[in-house]
Amino acid sequence: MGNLLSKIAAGHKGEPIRVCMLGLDAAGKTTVLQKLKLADCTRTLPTIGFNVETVTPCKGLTLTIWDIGGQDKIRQLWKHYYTSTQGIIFVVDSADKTRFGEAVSELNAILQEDGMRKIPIVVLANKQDLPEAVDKRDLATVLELDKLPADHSWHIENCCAVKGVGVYESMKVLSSMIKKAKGSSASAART
Ligand SMILES: Nc1nc2c(ncn2[C@@H]2O[C@H](COP(=O)(O)OP(=O)(O)OP(=O)(O)O)[C@@H](O)[C@H]2O)c(=O)[nH]1
Ligand SMILES: [Mg+2]
Repeated sequence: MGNLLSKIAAGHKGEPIRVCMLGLDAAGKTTVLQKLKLADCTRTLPTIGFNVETVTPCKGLTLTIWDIGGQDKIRQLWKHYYTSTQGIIFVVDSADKTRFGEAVSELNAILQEDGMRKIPIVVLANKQDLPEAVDKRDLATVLELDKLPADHSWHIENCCAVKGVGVYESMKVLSSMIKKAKGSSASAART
C-alpha cells in the first residue's frame, strides 16, 4: 500500500511530478528545460517571469518543470512557486566562481522556506564544457551540501546543458529521490 501511494505521489500513473528549477540568472535553467523538451537550446533569452513545461525525459517519467527567472529582482517571487513542489533543480554556472557566494545564499534561502526543508534537490553543476568550470565535488563543498540534515536527500551532477550532458540522468535520480521521500513519509504517517 505504501509502495502504491509513493508511486502515485511521485508521478507514476500519469500524474506529473512538480519540480521548481531555480538558480542565479544565466546559470542555464532555460537551456536545461529546452534540452529536456528536445528543442533548440542554442539561444535563450533571460527569463522575465517563468517558463513551465511538462516533459518526459524517459519512459514512465513525466515532470512539470517550472523554470523561474533568476535575476536579482525576480528572486523575491520564487517563493510564490513553491506550493506543492515535489523536487528542486538548482542550476549553478560552475565556471563563474565570482558568483558562488551569491548562489550559496540563494540556495540556503530556498531550503529555509517552509515546505522546502525536506524537498529532494538535484544540483546541476552546469557549464562543464568551460575550462574554468569547477567539478561537482568542489561545488558540493562550496554549497555545503554535506551539511544538510541527514533526512534531506540531495544529489549533484556535472552538467553541460547545451550538449545535454548530465541532464537526463539527473531527472531520473531526482524522480527516485522523490519516490523514496514520499515512501518514507507514507510509512511515517502509518506508524
Ligand atoms: N558554455 C555553456 N554555456 C551555457 C550552458 N548552459 C547554458 N549556457 C549559456 O548560458 C547563458 C544563459 O543561459 P539560460 O539558460 O538563459 O540561463 P537562465 O538560468 O535561464 O537565466 P535567467 O533566465 O536569466 O534566470 C546562455 O547564453 C546559454 O547558452 C553550458 O552548459 N555551457
Ligand atoms: Mg531563463
